Amino acid sequence: MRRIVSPINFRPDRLPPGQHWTDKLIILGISDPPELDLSQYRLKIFGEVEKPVVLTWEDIMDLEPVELVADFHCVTRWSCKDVVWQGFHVDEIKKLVNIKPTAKSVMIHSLDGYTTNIPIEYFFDEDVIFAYKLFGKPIPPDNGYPLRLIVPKLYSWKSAKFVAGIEFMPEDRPGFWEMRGYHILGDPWKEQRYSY
Ligand SMILES: Nc1nc2c(c(=O)[nH]1)N[C@H]1C(S)=C(S)[C@@H](COP(=O)(O)O)O[C@H]1N2
Ligand SMILES: [Mo]
Repeated sequence: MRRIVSPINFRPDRLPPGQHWTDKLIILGISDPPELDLSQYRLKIFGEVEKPVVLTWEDIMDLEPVELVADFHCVTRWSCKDVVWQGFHVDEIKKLVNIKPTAKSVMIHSLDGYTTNIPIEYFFDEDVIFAYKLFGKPIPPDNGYPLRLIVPKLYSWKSAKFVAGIEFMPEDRPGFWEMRGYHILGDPWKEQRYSY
């Protein structure tokens, strides 16, 4: 399996300013994990694409798997080293839909009603994957079962859990936390925590 180690793990300033290391992921979420039957699961890819697609769990299992090792930085100041995820790389999406040149940003839609926005150049990056395994096992419900996005270069509120929709947008628009005062981008090395 292809293995990617995020370039953030090799930074000389590996721990972003104002963060401290913890030895595990701390569960954070706006609600309890949603109940889910995989046979009913669907992933919708829509918005600024020529033809929207809807994937079943089987379709997702057919995509080429990839392993990602990446540090995880939460805006509430904890960071976790070398978290190991498996899933599919975002470039797989380009094989499934034709993305219009008007697409400038992505909104991730989750089963708990959560949303988060990511500019397209941060979304289509070498170390961004949709993960279905954490340390070799299906992602536990609290950590985002069945599918979550991992964007190592941004604070982890951008790494949406329970993903059910990928919307390509003509302009950047705030998601759940971005509407409530979190920074629109969220670069940990620039301490882009809040928008005020
Ligand atoms: N769907 C969804 N994704 C989410 C959240 C959420 O509330 N709902 N919280 C975010 C925040 S603030 C953090 S720090 C991480 C926490 O991931 P963990 O619970 O696996 O540690 O998930 C992010 N993704
Ligand atoms: Mo967070």
